Amino acid sequence: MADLAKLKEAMGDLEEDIVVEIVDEVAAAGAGAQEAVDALSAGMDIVGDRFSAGEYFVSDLIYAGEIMTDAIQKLSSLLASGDAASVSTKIILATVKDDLHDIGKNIVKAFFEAAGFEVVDLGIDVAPEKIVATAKEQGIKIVALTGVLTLALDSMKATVEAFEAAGIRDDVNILIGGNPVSAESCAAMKADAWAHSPADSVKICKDWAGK
Ligand code: B12
Repeated sequence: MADLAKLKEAMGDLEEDIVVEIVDEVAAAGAGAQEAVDALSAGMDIVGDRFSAGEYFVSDLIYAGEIMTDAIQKLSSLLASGDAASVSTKIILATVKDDLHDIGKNIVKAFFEAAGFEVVDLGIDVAPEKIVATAKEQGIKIVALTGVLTLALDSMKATVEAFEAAGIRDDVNILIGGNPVSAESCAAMKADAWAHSPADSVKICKDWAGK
């Protein structure tokens, strides 16, 4: 059994060698990927707290992002596996405008793909117009938005409004996720659902896809 407390601490301390060692252990065991991601995320919270306290700098956030991205890549095939009933429904996934954080997005993507969805990943800092245009062009009915910055909520709201302005709001289901979202923000921006857990988001989207 991998030492998850040590994994969390190593992520927080930016000890890349130790993170790699423990993640390799989990990948080789073929189990415990979700617990490892939770430990890494808790380590990222330590990084965030140290950044807020002025102990870490932007360069440390970048390094933390690189360590976590590599770790997620190693674990992604193990995440949410065993639930791969083919859904054959497309989902747009995007980090909203002005937000560059994509680690959470990539985890959610791994969950959606493991559940059999086809993910149209528009990347980071995605303008509302691009999301609307993609939904129109490809006839996509499910849109999952992610963001980590508080200001991402404004961009999510702008995206919902862009669907209204395009006259296709009722044709799509919009899911919002990431740390700043809540029941209140979901209701305020009139999104259709919100979630923090990628596993919950799969359930919601399967429901929307009629599966
Ligand atoms: C790594 C990091 C970065 C990296 C990101 C690299 C990358 N490739 O993503 C870089 C260096 C780019 C960065 C930049 C900045 N960052 Co930053 N960053 C972080 C840090 C340390 C970790 C974020 C992360 O990846 N967490 C791990 C992932 C797995 O968690 P997650 O994204 O929340 O995703 C999980 C859930 O939320 C959920 N989820 C996510 N999306 C979705 C979507 C759906 C649909 C669902 C259902 C679920 C879901 O599932 C995931 C798995 O559980 C956080 C601190 C923290 N505790 O979050 C700060 C943090 C987010 N950053 C912060 C700041 C201030 C910045 C900068 C402004 C710094 C600066 N001065 O330049 C810039 C902003 C750039 C921009 N415009 O976006 C603040 C945000 C404050 C705020 N409330 O707005 C934080 C909180 C740090 C802090 N405590 O001050 N950052």
